[in-house]
Amino acid sequence: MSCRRGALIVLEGVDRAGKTTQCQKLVQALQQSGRAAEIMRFPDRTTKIGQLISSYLEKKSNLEDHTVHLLFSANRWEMVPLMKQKLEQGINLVVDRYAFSGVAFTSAKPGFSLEWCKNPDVGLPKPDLVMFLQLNPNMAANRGEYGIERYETSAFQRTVHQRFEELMQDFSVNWKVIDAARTIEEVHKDIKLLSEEIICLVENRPVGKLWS
Ligand code: ADP
Ligand code: 2DT
Repeated sequence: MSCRRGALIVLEGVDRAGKTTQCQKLVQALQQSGRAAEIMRFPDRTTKIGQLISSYLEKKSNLEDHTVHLLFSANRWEMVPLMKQKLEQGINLVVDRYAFSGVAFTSAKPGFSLEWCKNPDVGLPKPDLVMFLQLNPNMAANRGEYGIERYETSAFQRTVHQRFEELMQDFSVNWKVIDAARTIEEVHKDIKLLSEEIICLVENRPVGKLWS
């Protein structure tokens, strides 16, 4: 059995930056080059906790702000055993949003510090690479109207973007900023290259712990 582990690769960015499109293309490209790769996304709306979150996002229910933050975090923690198992099996995980979205969205609400928001996610499997798809709000607006879910307003998204910028000052995380204003193929080329490099680099290293 190979002892090489898979890499944990996260894509973050504001709404419509192209995260989902790029996660799918990356997984396909890695598989085509003979590597094991799977997509994951947070929130994972399929679990019991995920269903509570989904109902909140769809505005079918209201939850107190601290409570929903902890549910988003719990939704990551409940997937940790599976994530670790897959990484140990050599499967590369490509993840659409992670704890960074958790912190950026809650801390965009009044009265929430970055520090408080980070705490429940301290110790999660640390991504080997976090690619932030950078897109200015005007370009994002050209990619279609906001949906009707909670948080989908331009004012809130601007604050979220500021919080991401603050999170990116933390050099303990391997951030790479990707110019997402280019064509899907151009963006993909950069993402694929960075991912292939990190997969080779970390294959014999243990998975780290986030923010600890
Ligand atoms: P996100 O997951 O970040 O919200 P999506 O991948 O769902 O973004 O993309 C949002 C919309 O923008 C989709 O209609 C998608 O086809 C389109 N899109 C994604 N990437 C690009 C790009 N580089 N250029 C133009 N349109 C794009
Ligand atoms: P999508 O399913 O369309 O990505 O929207 N969010 C996400 C949080 O507030 N906290 C989190 O921890 C995560 C992962 C971002 C999901 C929405 O939920 C927000 C947009």
